[in-house]
Amino acid sequence: MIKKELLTARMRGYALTGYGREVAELTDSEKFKVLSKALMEELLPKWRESLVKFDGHKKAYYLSAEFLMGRALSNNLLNLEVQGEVKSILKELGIDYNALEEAEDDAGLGNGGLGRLAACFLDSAATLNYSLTGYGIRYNYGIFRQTFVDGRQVEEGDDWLRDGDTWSIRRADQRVKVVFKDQTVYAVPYDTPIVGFGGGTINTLRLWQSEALQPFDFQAFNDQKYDRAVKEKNDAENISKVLYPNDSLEKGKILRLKQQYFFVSASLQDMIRKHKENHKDFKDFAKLHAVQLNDTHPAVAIPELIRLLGEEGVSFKKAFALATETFAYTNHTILKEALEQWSVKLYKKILPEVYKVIVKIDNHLRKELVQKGLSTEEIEEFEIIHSGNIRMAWLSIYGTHSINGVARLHTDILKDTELHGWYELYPQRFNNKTNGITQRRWLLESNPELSAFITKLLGSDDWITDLEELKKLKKYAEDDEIIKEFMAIKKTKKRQLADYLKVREGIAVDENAIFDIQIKRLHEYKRQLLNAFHILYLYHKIKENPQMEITPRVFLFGAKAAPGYVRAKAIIRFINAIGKMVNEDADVRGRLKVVFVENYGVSYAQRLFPAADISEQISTAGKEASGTGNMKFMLSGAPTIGTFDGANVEIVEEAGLSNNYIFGLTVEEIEELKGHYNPAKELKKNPALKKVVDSLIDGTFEEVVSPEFQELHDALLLGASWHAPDNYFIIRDFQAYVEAQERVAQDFTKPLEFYRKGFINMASAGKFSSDRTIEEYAREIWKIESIDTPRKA
Ligand code: DL6
Repeated sequence: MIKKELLTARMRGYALTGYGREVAELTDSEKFKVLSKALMEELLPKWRESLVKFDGHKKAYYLSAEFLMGRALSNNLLNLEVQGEVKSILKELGIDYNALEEAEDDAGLGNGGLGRLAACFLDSAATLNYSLTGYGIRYNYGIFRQTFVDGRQVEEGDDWLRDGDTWSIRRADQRVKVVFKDQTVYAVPYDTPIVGFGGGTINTLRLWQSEALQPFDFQAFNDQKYDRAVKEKNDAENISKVLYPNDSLEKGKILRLKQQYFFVSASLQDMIRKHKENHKDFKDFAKLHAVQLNDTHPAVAIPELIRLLGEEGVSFKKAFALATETFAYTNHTILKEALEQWSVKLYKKILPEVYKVIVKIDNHLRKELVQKGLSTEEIEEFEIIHSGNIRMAWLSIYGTHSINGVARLHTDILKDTELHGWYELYPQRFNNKTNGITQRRWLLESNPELSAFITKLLGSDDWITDLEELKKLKKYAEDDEIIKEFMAIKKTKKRQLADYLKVREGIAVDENAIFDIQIKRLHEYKRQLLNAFHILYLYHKIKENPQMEITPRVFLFGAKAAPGYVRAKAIIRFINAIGKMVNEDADVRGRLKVVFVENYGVSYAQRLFPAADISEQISTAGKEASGTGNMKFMLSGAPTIGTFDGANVEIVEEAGLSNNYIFGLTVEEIEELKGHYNPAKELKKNPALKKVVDSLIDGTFEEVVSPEFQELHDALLLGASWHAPDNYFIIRDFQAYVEAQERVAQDFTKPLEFYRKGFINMASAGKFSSDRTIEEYAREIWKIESIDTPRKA
């Protein structure tokens, strides 16, 4: 219950003290700020109460270099269950809530799935009344802002903190020092409340900002050495300046390593300080702390905890045992090239004391393996320090008690192939935790129309905290009237998206067409190129036969490419070039449209998922660890066109093969094909595809072929020094993909049947709530209890 008078008085107070004006005189962005500050004031007492209730109990901590939070206003209002009230208070004040919502910047402190998963986990843990603290970095610049210039991706800094961040509180009183060989900085915590649904538990996301011990050298300034006067400040602030700085050169690598150590050391010091307030020693440390390492970025936590405990007088042996009991590691990738390694040279240069501990851990491992009867050659496979590098995944496996993959197929691949040796050594450590998404953001907030419909059908809104409730909807799947209502909602969401695209992208799309959406990071293995080839294939068909019947389609893409990833950027340019050609061609008008949305991020995603008719999950089998976008589409009632990869396997298991469009090689088939796959030969057999692939270099898009299109082409047919031709099997899977797409187009002509599939997908999405995932982490890995707060009447 929000008191109108109190809220308006608080907003007025912030307007006057912050801007020197009345609320009515503020811009939308300023109004958003005063509203969020007023809400923070409202939240504070509950937040404090919630922290106290976990005193003395075991708590979990999520160490992550990324938290892709998106906007907080609507999420907080919904979770506090006061959105309706606040909206009507604002209305009485003549304020448009939607404009305020739009005025909030996304907190984009992550690159993609891994960071967004962390955000979903925080939401679920708070909702389920588990104490889970997120620890990370308060980057001044989050994921870059993307624009397209002549179809090319251009990156700009995301200065999200330029006007401050109203959702966090600076806790300078709890700052700690982080020591590198060449530099010592303060890590200053900024705390953001994580409101669980119902407001019973409010957890904390603590992000560290790097600051200088001495921000200004007066003597140097007086000597007119102005750069030197602020050098320490700049060097310190650089550490938390940018999410994932470019690390192609050594300087960048050093900064990245410093980032990792910076937030990990600060977080562990924070835990140790709090522990010491109530305990005279560390024997119970692991009984009270469960720390999840979100991939290997925070893996330095293992030696760092041992080092810090050493400073407290704990022996290496005891500290190592405490570390393995405290830490658990989540692996998020099967791609070998993504398994992190750090050069020994760099570690010695920046973190010599930590390096010494890693050497001890490595020796400890060797001794253990000798005892297990392994030979010197066999031990080599497991060495943490190997060929001048530190293998962070190896450190994370040996230094923790739990290693999990993020979908069943992924975990099986880890156990059977990539980490097979480790699995044989420590089988009990390996487990699966299939990812999930929070239905509060991805349904309740993003799709109020569908949410209301579900609540009406179920006669209750229990699904908000128990997504398995959705399966009760399956009984309506054969009820055409219900499916028609579902279709009408989809149409509304498509119309809303179409209106938005018109304003934001300047492109008009037909809401009666199939909305075919692929939104995710741009990576070769995700095969946006396969999708692009299919569009071009359809385009050629229409050009050859302008009268042909075709189900109209809007192909939507959203993706950012890593700034240094040349091929990914070439694919973006290729898709934009196809889009330009298709959209400007009168022959295909009303039939094909291509929209690559600029600056795809969490808030954009919240508009795209609900409007999807079909979800593109077309990665090369065995490459996508899980995917979570696939789950967001499913929950929004869109069938998947995809391969048996990542969590698609489990999605299809839940919703049924006949309600999805599965195609392409399986993991096993790819294994068999490796070594004797000849894409050039296959291409000869498929002239339509050849025409598509040739377009990269035959002048279709550019008079003089650019090196990046030539390179894309050659990667498919000739390979490169580091990979075989078409190593993601695009040419091989093309025909099967076209046929699956034909089935989609065919089915779409019978809307009731098509949307019935979507409805069944939505009703089958219960398993993919991050509430289920967090329950599994809490019970099986962290061993923490849920502590409820009785709801006040
Ligand atoms: O687990 C979250 C997410 C998965 O859904 C994706 O399949 C996977 O690609 C992604 N992994 C990464 C790898 N980063 N690192 N290291 O982002 O994780």
